[in-house]
Amino acid sequence: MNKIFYLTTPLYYVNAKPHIGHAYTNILCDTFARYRRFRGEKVFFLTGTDEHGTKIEKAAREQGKDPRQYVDEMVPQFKELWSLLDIRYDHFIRTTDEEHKTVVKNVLQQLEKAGDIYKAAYRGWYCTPCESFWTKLQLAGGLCPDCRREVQELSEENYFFKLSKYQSWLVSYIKENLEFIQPEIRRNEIISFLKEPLEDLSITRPRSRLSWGIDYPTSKEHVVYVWFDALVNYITAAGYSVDATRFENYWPADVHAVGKDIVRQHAVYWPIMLHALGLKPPKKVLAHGWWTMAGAKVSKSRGNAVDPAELVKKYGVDAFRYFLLHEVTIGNDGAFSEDLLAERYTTDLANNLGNLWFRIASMLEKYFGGKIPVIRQSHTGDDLLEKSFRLWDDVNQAMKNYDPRTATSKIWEVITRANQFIEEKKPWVLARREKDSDDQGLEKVLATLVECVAHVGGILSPFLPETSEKILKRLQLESELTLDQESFSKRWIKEKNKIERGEALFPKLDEEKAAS
Ligand code: ME8
Repeated sequence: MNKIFYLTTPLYYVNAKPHIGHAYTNILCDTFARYRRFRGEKVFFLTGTDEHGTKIEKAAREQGKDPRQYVDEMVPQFKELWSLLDIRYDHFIRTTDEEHKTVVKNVLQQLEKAGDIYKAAYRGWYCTPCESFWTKLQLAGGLCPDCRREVQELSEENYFFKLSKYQSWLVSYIKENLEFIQPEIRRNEIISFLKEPLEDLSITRPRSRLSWGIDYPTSKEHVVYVWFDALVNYITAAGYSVDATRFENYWPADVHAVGKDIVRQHAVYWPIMLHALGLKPPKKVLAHGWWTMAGAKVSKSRGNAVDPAELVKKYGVDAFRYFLLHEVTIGNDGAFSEDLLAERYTTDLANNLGNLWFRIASMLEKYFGGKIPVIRQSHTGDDLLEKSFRLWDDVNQAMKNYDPRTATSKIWEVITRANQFIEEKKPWVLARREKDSDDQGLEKVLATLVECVAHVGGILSPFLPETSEKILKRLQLESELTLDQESFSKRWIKEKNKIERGEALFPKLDEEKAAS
């Protein structure tokens, strides 16, 4: 059996509703997943929620709720947003799932048996919002080096996982497998972090301080540290320690997509945990950048989050997806503003793609009563058709590198070219001329255009699934496509196909929207 293409998002903390940053990671992964399915590959796309730990316990307490009740109320907000954004995941994992708790316990028992866990006193400085312990040297002027908030000094007995034992293995692994951490800037950061000796990882919290966590299997006084618990999710979902056949078919994961804030956990702790278990590291940790607003990272705690659901209501799901996928190169930060989204909507979507569809459909209605002309000679003296067929290779090349920005740019080059082609060929002039001649100019021009827009509609399906489906259905073509290079580089329109113009693909924004 072919190995499943397995990709994951981080499991999001449920202490606030999801914002544009979470939407971004899930839209990227959804696009990668759809793209693979589109090529006929079997895919397992995992997302979910991280539900234990101090942060969640505190948020529940603030609302006077029991943590279990609180997390159960928060999870639907994530699922609803994913449905609104057309995120077609295969499984939604919650760290409170019973199966996950079993796997975490199995993992810990295995590591204890292997001698990779020991108990010791721990003295450190703890930052509650970040769930991080810091050594004195790591503190920034006595504050948390990540968020610059106050830290508390703590000394307690905990269980430790021997990260340090595997440090040299990890350094060689990273250097020998350059595709493991991407982009390069993140790999270099991790390599330089690993120049200092790694400290072992405290993987428990005393129950007296935190009760909302997975029970530590061999001590009633401890619960498992939230990051250790959460990382294990990636093998829980693949069936580790409960379903060997499934696991073999799923692991190693092909991509863990994460924000640049959590690379260390995914590219240092996690591969070492896996290696200690005798398992392979994931093939790739792909770290994207941050969306910022007014110069600051969009975050729950800063309260500057824009509500993705509101943006979808105003601009539609595909416009939101297009903006996030196209605006920045993966890995770089992007400045989000609604003005910019409105501008892209108008220029790239309404005026370019929307207009192309409208012109082609209107001309077919006007000149051929909605029927698509049969072409006796297909040559139009233009490379538009070739360019449309070549989109397969261009998009493939970009998506091999997890680069939806380049992929969408290539698609928009063809859309722009098709609009120019209409200007050059002037079908309205050809229509007048043909009344008195047997010249097939008009038919050839429109047949070329309609093939072009059909192929654009097809290749858009991983990126803008709703628009893709509309275009294909309006041309009476199959909208759940599975394609390869050969089937893509063919004419799709048959004699029987009729075109339906339909509503504007991207209606004009009203004044209020455009001005906001
Ligand atoms: O870190 N721009 O959860 P979390 C882009 N539970 N992406 C952003 C972003 C922004 N401004 N803000 C958040 C956790 N993200 C852990 C993960 S995994 C086993 C456990 C996205 O709710 C980005 O993917 O804080 C980032 O890594 C993630 O949300 C952090 O989500």
